[in-house]
Formats: sequence, C-alpha cells, structure tokens
Amino acid sequence: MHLDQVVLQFIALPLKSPFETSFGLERDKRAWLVTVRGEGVEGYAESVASDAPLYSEETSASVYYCIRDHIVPRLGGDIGRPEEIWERLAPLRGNRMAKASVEMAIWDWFARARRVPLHRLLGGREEARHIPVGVSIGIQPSAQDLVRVAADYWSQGYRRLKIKIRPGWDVEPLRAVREALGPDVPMMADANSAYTLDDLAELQAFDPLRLMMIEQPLGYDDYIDHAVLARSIETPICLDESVHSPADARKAMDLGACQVINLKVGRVGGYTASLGIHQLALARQIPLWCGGMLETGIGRAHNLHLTTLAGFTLPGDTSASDRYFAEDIIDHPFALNPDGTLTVPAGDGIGVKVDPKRLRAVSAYEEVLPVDRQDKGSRSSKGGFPDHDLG
Ligand code: OSB
Ligand code: MG
Repeated sequence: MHLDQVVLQFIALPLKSPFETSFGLERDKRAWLVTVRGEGVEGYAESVASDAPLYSEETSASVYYCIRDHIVPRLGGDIGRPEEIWERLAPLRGNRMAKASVEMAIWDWFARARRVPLHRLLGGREEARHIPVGVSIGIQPSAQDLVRVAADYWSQGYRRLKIKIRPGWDVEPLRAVREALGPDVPMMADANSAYTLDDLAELQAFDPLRLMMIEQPLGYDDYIDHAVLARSIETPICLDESVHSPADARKAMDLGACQVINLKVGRVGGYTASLGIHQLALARQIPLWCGGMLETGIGRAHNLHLTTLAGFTLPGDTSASDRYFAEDIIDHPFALNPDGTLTVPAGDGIGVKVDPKRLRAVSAYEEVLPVDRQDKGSRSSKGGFPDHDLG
C-alpha cells in the first residue's frame, strides 16, 4: 500500500466548561487532525499535544514541524503492515505525540482498506462491543461544586469518578464526595505530578478514603520516588506521564513504581508501542485503563477500539462527546449508554468520520503534505495555526 498525502488541519473546538488541572486551565480543545490518503482510502487521527508544554514536552507547534519535516518524508514507498510505521519512525527520538497521530491514522487507513473494524486489526476482543467508561473531573471552585458535579456524572451512569487534585485541593474535597456518594462509588485521584515525597503525610491522608488508585502523584519523569511512595501508602499508584514506551513500563513495574498503568496511545507513540505495553501488562497482571486528552470524536473512537483489548480491565477516561463539547466534529457523536458504557463504532476502521460542516466551523488552518514528491501540496490559513494565535 502507498500513501499519497498527509493532510493537517488545526481546529479550535470550544469546551462546554473550562477544564482545570494542577498544571493549568483549558478553555478550548486545540488539536491537529491528521488525515492520511492513498489507494483511494483515507485514515483519520488527531494529535493529543496541547499548545503549551505543560502535560508533556510536545506542543502543537512541535507536532507540526516534526510531522512536516521528519515524519512525512519517511512515509514513502510500499507499506506492508501498519507495524512498519513504528520501525520507520524509530530513529526519531521522542516526539511521540507527533508520531502517534500519523501512525494511528495509518492504522485506521489500513483497517478501512481491508474493510475491517480497527479493533480486529489490533487484536481486541470481538465480544467487547460496549466499553465501561469513567469521567475525569477538573478542579472546581469549591468542595460543594465538586460534590454537585460528581453526583451528576454518577447519576448519568459513569462507572468511576476521577478527580483532579493539587496541594490545597485534595483530601478534603475528595472526602466530601466520598461522604456524599457513599463507600461503594469507585473513585480515584489524578495529581498530574503536583506532589513530592516531602508531601508524604498529605498523600497518606488519602488512605482512609479507599480510592481505587492515585494517578501520577510525583515527578512527570520519575519511577524511583513513586516506588518509595508505593511502599508508604495503601492507595495503589497509577502512572501516566512517566510511561512512554514498553521499556519504561517494564522498568516501572520492576521497580514497583506502579500497580496500574493509564495507557494513552498518543503519549507512547502509537499503537505498536501500546500493544507492547499491553502485552507486558497482561504478562505481569498489571491492570490497564485507557486515558484521555479531551479528544474530539476521532480520538475517542480510537480509544474505544484500543479498549477492546483484554488487558483493559478498568474503566477509562473516554467519556461521551457531550461531557466536553456542545457539538463534536464527527458524524455520530458518542453518547453514554444507561449502563455507563460507550458503544464501539461498527464499520471499517475507527467507524466514524469528521462532519465536513462542523469541521469548517472550527478549523483554523489546513495544509496538504505530499508523500509523493511529484505533488506540490497546498496551504490555506484562516488566521489560525501556525501564522498567528499560538495560544
Ligand atoms: O492527566 O489524564 C490526564 C486531560 C489532559 C491532560 C492530561 C490528563 C487529562 C485528563 C482528562 O485527565 C481525560 C479526558 O477526559 O480526556
Ligand atoms: Mg493523568
């Protein structure tokens, strides 16, 4: 199979309400949509990098330049299997979000060309049609607000509540939710690296709340301190930011730095790396769940296909489209089923497409990058990325 073009479209999609974490506040979902074209078929994905390097080192700008200058030039010639993309991109260090956005679109392209759903190409469980999901709740103005928001999501059917924390917004608001909703509600916290081992007393104070886990309490690049912390608290530790590869996952597991892993395809560089982590997690009996990055429906569809794999035993962060957006950009936005599941889209590839009218309303910039050097490509800016408005 041969690729002809990679199309980059930058979108800014308003969030229904701002999302606040220990590293910042997001008002819009700003992302690159990636379309790959060849053999008369298209494949779709999106980059999970944000404008500022707060969650990871990558940014919207770095993703653009990496795709344009380093990834697309490596996509020429025959592609026999989607796994080859990981090998072609392996000489490029880091830049995993950039790699993943193209690699994921190519997996979708392959699945569509073979007329199979993506989960089949990935080796997911055929019977996993409905995926139990949770919701991630940002930092709220008060504990009272948090209890109201948490109770609302719980009543909608979400299977677990993840609550963002930071020093000064941690045990008290979580205790308020525990007291309001009762001991049986599956709850967890995500610190996004806001603590250090000096905060051991605060982190131990979570123990009586019987959380499912605490996500990335310590350094975004750390396993050693997490391993120390794991021996000093009862709450299981889940790693997010500090796991970038199967090798990272193995080291974190060997050191006892985590009992759970949040797997985000974008963070680890694509599906081939994700499948490597998945295999390891199954072998070591480390539960996985699929994380999220406030994706549009395109990224949500990818997440659901991944979550059909057997190692995803805990509800993830792939909530319904209406949790973040008044209007998603896909033809069939995701709705929460009454049993707290999302339905894996049927059809070829990821099973959803961008709605062209919605896309026009939210797109700021478009560039066509030729894989075939004969083609000149094109650019059209509506005053968005990358000319202005880097955010
Ligand atoms: O740490 O999991 C995280 C969103 C942006 C960046 C990092 C994280 C998150 C979330 C939201 O927790 C997950 C989602 O609902 O998509
Ligand atoms: Mg996280």
